Amino acid sequence: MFITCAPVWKRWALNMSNGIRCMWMRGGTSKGGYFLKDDLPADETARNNILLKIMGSPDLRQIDGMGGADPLTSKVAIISKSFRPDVDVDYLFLQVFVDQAIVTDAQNCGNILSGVGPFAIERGLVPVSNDTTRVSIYMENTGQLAIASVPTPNNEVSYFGSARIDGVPGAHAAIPLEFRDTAGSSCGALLPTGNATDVINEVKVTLIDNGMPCVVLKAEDVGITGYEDRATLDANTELKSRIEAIRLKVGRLMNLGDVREKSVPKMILVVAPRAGGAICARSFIPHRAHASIGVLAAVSTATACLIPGSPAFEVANIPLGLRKTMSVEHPTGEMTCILETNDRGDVVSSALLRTARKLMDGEVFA
Ligand code: NQM
Repeated sequence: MFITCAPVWKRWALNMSNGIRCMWMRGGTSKGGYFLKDDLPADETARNNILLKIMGSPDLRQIDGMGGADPLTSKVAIISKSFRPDVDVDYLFLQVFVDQAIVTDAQNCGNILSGVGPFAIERGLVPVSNDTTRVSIYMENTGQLAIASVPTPNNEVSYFGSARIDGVPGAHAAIPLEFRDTAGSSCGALLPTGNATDVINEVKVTLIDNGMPCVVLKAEDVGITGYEDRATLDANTELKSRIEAIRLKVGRLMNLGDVREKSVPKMILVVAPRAGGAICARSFIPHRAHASIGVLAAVSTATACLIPGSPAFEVANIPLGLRKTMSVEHPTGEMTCILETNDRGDVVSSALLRTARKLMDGEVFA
């Protein structure tokens, strides 16, 4: 049992042992620290300073912290019991920048979300019910709801199973995630400019937010094939400057303000699929290429495929029917999104399969 005699902020202020209770988990294709809200200072500046120290930021190698020198492994989830009707827990996602002293709540993260249900059950915030426990999660970053179905045989969370997700070796317990009403999560509308396409720096783009603000453009319009691997994309400094110039211009158009110090919007470069999927994508989050693709970024990209005239629509293979199983090909495989659409063609809900794994439970030192 964890015993503490003073709250963390007091121990911190008094320079006492500043170990903080925390679980380290892989959530989907990301990794990070999961904290109970009460175990961190309520004051945002104090909390962020502690999280920067825990991760070892700012430092390209994060050598003095837990971060893995990659935005995908420098992430934090803060979880508390929810007092909202029909909601089990509240989840705040924080991106800790690797090489800058920035902690931002400007984006959500569907991969880290995969670990929130298991963490909430393990910490006793949600009781186990049957072999699968459904956890309803209010995503504080965007004010929306997700439902995670967590395997709980024998009255406890099980991380063992046969589900495989591309970008993660081995097989683990399946954690299906469902999202509703994610349109306009951060930008106020699915298409924040009201247009299916806009032209920015002579490149046709779709500015879209179905859970994650994204700029979708054709890979060939910025001089790449769209089939490159992560290392090749990350080495392409000319490409990076070109898409960053577009990103900085669209921030205000997407109602995100000045995005110089924000991790949104994400840049999604698309091309025709070549492995039987619906679309092929290379994403930048926003300054490094993603090793696979973000969960809500994949939902937003798949949604862009359904918008006539968009760069994604032009190259996508779109399944028939109201329920569309859309595989988004990425540098290390694919991510399948199931989109439910209505008669008008609007996406009303989405679902994906993820896995998560508990890696460490104990105290982390700031
Ligand atoms: O889009 C990385 C990730 C993400 C975000 C990023 C994510 C999502 O893969 O929902 O999961 O875009 O910074 O963890």
